[in-house]
Amino acid sequence: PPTDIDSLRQPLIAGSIQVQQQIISQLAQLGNEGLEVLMEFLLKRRDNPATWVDGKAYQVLYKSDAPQAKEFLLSWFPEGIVPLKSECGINYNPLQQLLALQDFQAADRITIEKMCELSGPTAVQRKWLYFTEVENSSAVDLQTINNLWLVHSEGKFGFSVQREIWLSLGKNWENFWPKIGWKQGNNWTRYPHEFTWDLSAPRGHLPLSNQLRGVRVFASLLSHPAWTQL
Ligand code: UYC
Repeated sequence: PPTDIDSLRQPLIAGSIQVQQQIISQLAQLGNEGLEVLMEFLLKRRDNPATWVDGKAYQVLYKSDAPQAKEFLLSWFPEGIVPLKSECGINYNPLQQLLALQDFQAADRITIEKMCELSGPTAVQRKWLYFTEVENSSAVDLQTINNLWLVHSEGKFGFSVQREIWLSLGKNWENFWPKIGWKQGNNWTRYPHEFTWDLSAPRGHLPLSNQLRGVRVFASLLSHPAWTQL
């Protein structure tokens, strides 16, 4: 029997996160009428901070070829559903777009670039960070980058997720690496091919942070005041 679209509206709004997620994928298969319900859903939730459920709904519309979906996003969410706040005049829209497409590998590259931009022109030239630069990075900007990752990864990826796991392991790096899939036994996961660039990855797998020069930069990032000001 054809799915009754109206019977999906109520659980989309009031269901558990798992139910909401399932209904969003159902609606994605139901053509323009399904897209309409997703647009209505996003509008209704517009005044609240975006969650990863909003991220799912947004991604369906963003990937759709339907002209109504394109027009809707252009008029209501031209920069996505996460406010792209920056204290340093940095444009996070390219990161937003790659994450909306679930292109996690390209998003990871851009994240490294944006982290350098955030640290200033010398870091942009150098292409890697000093821990002192990370310590002095804007909390607002770090939160923007983190929120983009969280909202577009079912809450699985982001610095705050990595921080939470790291703290839960008593800041023990050797236990942390295998937990986030960066090391197996004595072997570091090799960049880029051995990393998992989709949501089947372990929690906290992305974004990457190169450990070639030691853990100090990553330690500063995971200890940044941005994560306790949220
Ligand atoms: N790489 O192994 N990594 C690179 C990771 C290490 C290495 C970039 C992460 C261990 C070299 C990213 C892990 C190691 C380069 C990452 C990892 C190593 C490179 C691109 C698991 C050798 C070439 C951005 C912890 C044993 C560039 C960038 C260079 C690149 C990420 C080697 C994102 C998470 C200790 C030789 N690795 N990296 O930073 O700098 O260049 O020479 O972490």
